[in-house]
Amino acid sequence: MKTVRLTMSQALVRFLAAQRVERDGVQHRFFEGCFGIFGHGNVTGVGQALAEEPGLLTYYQGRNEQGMVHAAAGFARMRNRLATLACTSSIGPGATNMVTGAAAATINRLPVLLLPGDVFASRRPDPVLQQLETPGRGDVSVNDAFIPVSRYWDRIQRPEQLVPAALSAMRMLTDPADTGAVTLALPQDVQAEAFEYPEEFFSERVWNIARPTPDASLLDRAAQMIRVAKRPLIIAGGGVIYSQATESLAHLVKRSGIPVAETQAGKGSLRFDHPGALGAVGATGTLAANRIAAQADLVIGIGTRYSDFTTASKTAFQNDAVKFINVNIASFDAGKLGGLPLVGDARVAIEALDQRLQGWAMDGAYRAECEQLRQEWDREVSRLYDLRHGPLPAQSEVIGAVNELSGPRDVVVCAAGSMPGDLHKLWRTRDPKGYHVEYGYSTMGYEIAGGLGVKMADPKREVYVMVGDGSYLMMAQEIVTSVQERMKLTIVLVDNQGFASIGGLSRSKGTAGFGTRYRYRSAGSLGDDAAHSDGEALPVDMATNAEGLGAHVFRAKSVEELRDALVAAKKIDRTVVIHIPTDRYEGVPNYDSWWEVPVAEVSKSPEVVKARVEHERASTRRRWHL
Ligand SMILES: Cc1ncc(C[n+]2csc(CCOP(=O)(O)OP(=O)(O)O)c2C)c(N)n1
Ligand SMILES: [Mg+2]
Repeated sequence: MKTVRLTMSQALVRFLAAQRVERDGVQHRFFEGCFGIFGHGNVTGVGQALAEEPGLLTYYQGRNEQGMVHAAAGFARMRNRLATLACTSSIGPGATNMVTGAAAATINRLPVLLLPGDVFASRRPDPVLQQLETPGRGDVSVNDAFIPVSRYWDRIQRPEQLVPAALSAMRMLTDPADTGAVTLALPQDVQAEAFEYPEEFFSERVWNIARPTPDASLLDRAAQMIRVAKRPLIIAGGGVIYSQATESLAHLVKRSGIPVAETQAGKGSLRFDHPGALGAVGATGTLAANRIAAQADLVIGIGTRYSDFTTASKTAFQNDAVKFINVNIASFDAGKLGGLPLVGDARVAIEALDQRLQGWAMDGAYRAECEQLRQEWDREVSRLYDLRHGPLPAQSEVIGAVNELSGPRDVVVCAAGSMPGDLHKLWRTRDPKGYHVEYGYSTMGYEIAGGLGVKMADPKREVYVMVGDGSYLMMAQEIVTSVQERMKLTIVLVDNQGFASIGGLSRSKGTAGFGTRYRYRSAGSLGDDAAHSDGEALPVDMATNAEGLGAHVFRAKSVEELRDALVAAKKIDRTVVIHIPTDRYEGVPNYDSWWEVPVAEVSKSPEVVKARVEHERASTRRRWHL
């Protein structure tokens, strides 16, 4: 057996560079690079290996380890999970900064490989700088915090242990049902230790991403259930997009007349103007989708994990006879809501159902009803795009301007605040990859970092990052990375002076927006969010901050100025930030939807008591779906 003497880190970098993925006969690299912030715990191990063979794995310098992981996840999502980036960190805080990113990646089922440095395996110099000591356990470090947020976790205590660990890591990363964050914790001494690795470990290895077919008899049963349904509804989730099943879906819908509603991750499954496209469903759903969902007698979930936003906390489906068919690559999700599980690839399943449904189609009345609702909804979107609210514009007008001035293949990116719900309802999608809202974890701070990953994954598209002031203040630093890498982003910074989303939620539950507005503390009005609260505004200038980070900045005061800035931004090749103030109290309404948030059962406040009564009344609509 031929061997080659390398350090564990050198072996790891070589291995990562040799991993390839194939689906539908198309083959390419799996790791397109490695983000890293160096410190003790990776500078002389993984850092040395990356520096020695720079041609193997492109190195990208991050600003915050959390941002690196978000960028890797954004990249992986844009590439339909067929490629990703690795992330290396130092020990201690560098490592734990990645935990939030890991959770976001795992919840969204996006492959990212995390390589946190770890304390010495030898333990001789303990405790080293940044080492957490646990008196009753010798084998615990802060990297154990990655265990619950990783799909695969290992600590490489000896250099040869890399061989099985790296193969297990790849198996998990390339499994569409189980993918997510994979963490290989790398004790810093082991990173630098040499071993005679078998040469074969470094040969190109192709990981085939299969398209498994669901069980044939269950497909027959599903087709039978669809044939007898009077009001079927498809709910398209992220799985439709990852499986590149959007054309197959459009074909099935056009032919059969079954309408489609979309989850956050599934938005873009159909163009917004496709007949039968009812748009967003659930807590942030459209009137069209939510009305049809309420009466549906059969829900066909495809690639969805049925989050509470999708099911409106299990109040979306009110038909007593409603049944579910769940197409999902993960059996865990296929079994939800007591549905008939079709475990397999979304595209294969859709095509198999389409074939079994040949000669069958929905009756014209249901199609016409859905189409009328779709058109009604489209008029509502136009109304909100053109609200002309003043003196400060409404957020819906900002969404309208960005939608109308972006190209059909451009990508909108968002994650937290009031914007994701508004985008879910209002964004007119024109391309399956044109809508990128991280709503599995809804991580404040994902927006700019994730947008950077999207741009790196497909530099030919313009990337529009919609970020609230709160998310911006949490993590804007990757603007610097976007400038450094010449990865232009157009960032629309929506400034409504605080957490408008949570302020609205708090007010609706009787707690007056407590702690959600940027105001100086003043007697009797700590964090009060009443429209005329007397607190003085803070001297914070986020536009100037963005300029300081290297962005080209526009300060828009109105929707017209925003439109001018969006046009001007197209000619600028550096990251642009357009700052626009909006009215924090002018929100997009809810359309026949609910979201379960608990309200205090006892309180001195009459508003809270009232909200509790309303909560209990609304809770009676919850269903079990067993
Ligand atoms: C890291 C993180 N912390 C807290 C939250 C809870 N949260 C959701 S939205 C929000 C406020 C977001 O403020 P901003 O970005 O200004 O958007 P807006 O609500 O004003 O639209 C908060 C605190 C979160 N989603 N993520
Ligand atoms: Mg805000």
